[in-house]
Amino acid sequence: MPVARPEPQEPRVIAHVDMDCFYVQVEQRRNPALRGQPTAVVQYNDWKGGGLIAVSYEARGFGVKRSMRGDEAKRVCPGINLVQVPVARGKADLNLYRSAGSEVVAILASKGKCERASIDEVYLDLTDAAKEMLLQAPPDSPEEILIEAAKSNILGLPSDASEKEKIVRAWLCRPDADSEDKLLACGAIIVAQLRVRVLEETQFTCSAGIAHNKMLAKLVSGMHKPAQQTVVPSSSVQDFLASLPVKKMKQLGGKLGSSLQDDLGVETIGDLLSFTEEKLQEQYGVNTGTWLWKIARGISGEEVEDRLLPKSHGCGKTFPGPKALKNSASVKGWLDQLCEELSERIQSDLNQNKRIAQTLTLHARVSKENERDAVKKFPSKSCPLRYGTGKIQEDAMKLFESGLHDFLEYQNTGWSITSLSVTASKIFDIPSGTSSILRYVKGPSSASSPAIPDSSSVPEDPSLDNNVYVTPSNEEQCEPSTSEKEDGKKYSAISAKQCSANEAKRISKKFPEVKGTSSILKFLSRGQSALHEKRKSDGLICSHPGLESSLEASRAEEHNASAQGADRSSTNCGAEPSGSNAWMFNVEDIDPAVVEELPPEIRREIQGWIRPLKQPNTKRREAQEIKTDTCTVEW
Ligand code: DCP
Repeated sequence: MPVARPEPQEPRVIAHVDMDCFYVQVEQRRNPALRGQPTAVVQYNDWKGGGLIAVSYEARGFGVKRSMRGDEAKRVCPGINLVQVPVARGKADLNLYRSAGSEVVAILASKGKCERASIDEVYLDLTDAAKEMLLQAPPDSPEEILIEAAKSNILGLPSDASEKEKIVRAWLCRPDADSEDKLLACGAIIVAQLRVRVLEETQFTCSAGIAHNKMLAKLVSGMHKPAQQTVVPSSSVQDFLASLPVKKMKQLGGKLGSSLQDDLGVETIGDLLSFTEEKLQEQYGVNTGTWLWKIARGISGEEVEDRLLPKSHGCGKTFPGPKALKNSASVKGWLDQLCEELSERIQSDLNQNKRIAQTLTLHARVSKENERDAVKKFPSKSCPLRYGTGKIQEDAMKLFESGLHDFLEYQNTGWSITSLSVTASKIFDIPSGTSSILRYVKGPSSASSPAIPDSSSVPEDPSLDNNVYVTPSNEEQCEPSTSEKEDGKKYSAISAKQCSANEAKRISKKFPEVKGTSSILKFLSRGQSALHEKRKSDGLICSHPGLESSLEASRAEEHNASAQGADRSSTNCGAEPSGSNAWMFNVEDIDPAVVEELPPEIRREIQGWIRPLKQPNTKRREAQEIKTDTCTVEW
């Protein structure tokens, strides 16, 4: 359910930029003969000419729509060029379009906070850039306004007037405008400049919406397509929303929108104005009620996130009609292909962006042979993601079997899979300066120990050169031991006798706040414990019996160690100023899913600490880890 976010005090300038018939433009750039021609990109599956996934504006002029298949498009527009989407592993390969989208994002991100919202759309927060323009070079001469900005569509101004451009120029330079409109005018000019740059540098056109918040910017970016921009001054918001059908609002496309229509008789966003906030809260709960009350007034506090990379990676394939999969062997064959692609993509994300995906999810659409239970869905299933194609394939198949088991409810009946997809989500950055996972797999011992990523493909990280990390050999030399604290919980401790004094000094200088021998340990104890808690709260993993969570290091143990005196300076690895030479933490804070992915040397070490403890009931854990999840989106 949507929730109202607090609005910022200061007016903002937000843009939503959306590429025009994006895949078609990418194909037209590859083959310029297609420019200006009715063209559509069709799915690889050639049934009835393939499904259209992108349609050029010329083809739209003939009545061609995305819902059509190639054969129908040809009937409507005999001259249409149908370009097949590239294929790899028997399915659409979108890499060409993804990287074309990245080219555009790189340009758009140059003027402010940029959130990549899909393969071909971004949000920009241009508030600072607009303020700067207003201070440094405010638009004051209508004649000097960039032509692309002068072509803007400004809600509330006459749009079909013969002198539209002149009116727009004057509006953009109004000396008597309030500060909000002045900022918006600067935003419109900046967006026009960016769109011109995108065209010049990539040959792609795009459309944009410019407003004081994300919601309004998104609502208007597609209003005047292709290659145009639309501006929403505050004074036009009420009129605009008065006639906007509720279903046009992203969050109102589903049940909530239907309930507004059916239960409250609300057809447009403006209709919501006749309800008090209390009434809306009574009907839909406090948060959603307030959100509805606010959107009716064009208020939305949602921030533009600083994110150029996708939130998740997904690979899917549909199996329509006779292509439906009816046995485990064919499902496995396709899942293997999907997982191979997913594995490549998360590996490349790790290599290029140092991001690790945490959750693997499987979605499927299925029908039973004796279809009486048509409404029952195949439950999506998730588990911790293990890197490595083989492991992902193995886990995906287990998720499938688990989902099928739930779906069939012990009935011994036939089934048909009509779509399959795997998603890697909960992607997080490896904390900067703590990349010894990456370092480790590049080290000499990594050759025989493929860890999370393929060591050969992990790039050098120049930023690490000045950072401290403990070499694999040092890590290997640390002796694990187990001790019991007063609270009865078991903790693992490493006395790092072999770590060099120099290393210790370098570490304590660089990471004075972190105890421990290495950044892998920091990674596990800091990043992973937070993640672990998050996962637990998300219900993605279960606790190990007998291993209650605690991140506290054992001060007592540190004290003992420090009493070893002179020896310490040469044995203290990652020492604190207080001079501890051992670090401790609760083994439960190490996520087992991560441990399994570590290089054997580290894994053995960590398993050595874990071994004396009661082993979790893996069978039960596995059952619990596989849980129903909701759909994830790619961006
Ligand atoms: N796409 C897809 N399958 C869909 C919808 C879209 O593969 N069902 C792809 C092809 C589109 C791209 O995503 O080119 C972007 O989708 P948009 O909805 O933004 O549509 P277009 O960019 O094609 O056209 P428009 O100019 O209307 O935005």
